[in-house]
Amino acid sequence: MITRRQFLHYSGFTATALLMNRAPALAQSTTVKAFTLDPNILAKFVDPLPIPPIARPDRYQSSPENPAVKTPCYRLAMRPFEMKIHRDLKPTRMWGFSSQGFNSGFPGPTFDVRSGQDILVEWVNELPGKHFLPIDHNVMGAGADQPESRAVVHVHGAKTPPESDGYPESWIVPGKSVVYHYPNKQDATMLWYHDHAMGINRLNIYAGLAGAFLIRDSFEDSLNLPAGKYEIPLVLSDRQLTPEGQLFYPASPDPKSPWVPEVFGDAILVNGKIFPYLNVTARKYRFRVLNASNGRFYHLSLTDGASANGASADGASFWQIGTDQGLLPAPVPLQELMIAPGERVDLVVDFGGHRGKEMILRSDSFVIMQFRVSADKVNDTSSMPAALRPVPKIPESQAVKTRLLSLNEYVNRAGEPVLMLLNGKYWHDPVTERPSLNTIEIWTLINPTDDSHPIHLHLVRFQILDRQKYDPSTYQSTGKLKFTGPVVPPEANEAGWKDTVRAEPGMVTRIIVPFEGYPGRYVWHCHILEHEDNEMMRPYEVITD
Ligand SMILES: [Cu+2]
Repeated sequence: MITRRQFLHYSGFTATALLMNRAPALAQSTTVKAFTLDPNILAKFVDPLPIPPIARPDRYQSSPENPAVKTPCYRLAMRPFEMKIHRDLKPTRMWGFSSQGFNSGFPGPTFDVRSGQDILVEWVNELPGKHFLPIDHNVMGAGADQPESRAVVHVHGAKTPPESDGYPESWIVPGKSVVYHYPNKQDATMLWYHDHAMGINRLNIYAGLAGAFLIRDSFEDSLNLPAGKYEIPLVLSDRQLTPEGQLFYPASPDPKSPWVPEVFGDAILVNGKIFPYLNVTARKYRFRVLNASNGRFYHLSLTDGASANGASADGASFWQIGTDQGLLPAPVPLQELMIAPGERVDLVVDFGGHRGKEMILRSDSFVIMQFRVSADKVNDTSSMPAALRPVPKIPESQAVKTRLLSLNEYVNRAGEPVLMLLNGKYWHDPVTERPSLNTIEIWTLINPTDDSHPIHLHLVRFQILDRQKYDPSTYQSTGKLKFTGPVVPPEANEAGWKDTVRAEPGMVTRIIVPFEGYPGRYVWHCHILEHEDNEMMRPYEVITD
């Protein structure tokens, strides 16, 4: 059977005139498998799950909001370090964050802050001058004249003034630091911090520049959810490894343009370990799950360790209680869920019915980690309330504007993707999305490609209105949306506040977005990092009239 890509190749279409679909299987063919380690040769469940330490402030400084108030200031330095990612592998070279009392790691230390309590963070670049992963100098902003080890930190999902948002071009070089202000005026949820430097963000995050950022509030406190040692972050990231256990970042066959459209690793790390285990007691746990991978989507399920891959037979495996931007209106019982790069899910798992058993967290055929449930009976005093946090639906009638925005992939003569754009625009084109502060807009994401693109808007939270199949060729030739399927509302576990939405292939995905917070320049982008780094990112500007 001829693929779309081969058809393009053989029929000699020119590249840039077309918005083309792409076969994901072929995208992976650029990976040089011979040089990578098969993680399945490694012993499973020999390393305990690491829990990143909580970041501690190292000084107090006047708050930008009120100079009379001293606010906690954290100092996090980006440094090279080595880390054991599996018992039987030599230490792996990475880049990570160090903080007060913590000497670098991946993930970096976890921020654990209160809603409304602002903090300052001094982000320090102490990286070596040379990068250790393959930079593509043809990629926007990554020219050979640019310093290799530039970095800038963005807190994903934070409602942050523009000067502290980590604009991709606001990178700093080794030896420099910058102090950012995070007001934290938003609901309790799990955010994450990571590098966002123009043109190399995929490499810096792959190297390890990422960590979790939890915001708490009194509403969440009142729910008596599992807390303390019963609340655990699970940061998922996939990597390819050399046989020596070093990070392998694949390159295209063309040494002048090493950029590849996507990277998938067989080694799935949880909090920086391959195949870790966690000893748990027979009670409820809260897991704060983050997909910090470059391009991998996880289809998570929890199964009995004894069964090969089947779903558990006793009803719900777990509940989802929160999305990217906070608690859902009510817990959603699930057997499985999908999490795209950049997304977070807040889960409660009750091990009470699994005393003395082993449970496996998996993504389809991938084994991710093991839970060892102790046989002892325990008194679980935490709650699983039937109602969580109300999420009032924003009526469409409140939107002052609707924007139609397409997601585009461009291929070369060989049918290989060479460029991704948002609405046909390059990074340096004039700003086209200029919402007014304190207004609501509907963004209609039109996806003619074969890929699901997780689209993230900085600054704001939004709700998913619906998704609907449409005919891409009609749209391409006439600009008209001809719908070919029913209007599909978001699943129950997506019907909360989001900051990243899966724009599914061949579908129109509509979100409704209140632009609240601060005026200024932000970005919106695909969270597949290889796409983001190759122009699938655009500035947008919140304006005041
Ligand atoms: Cu994308």
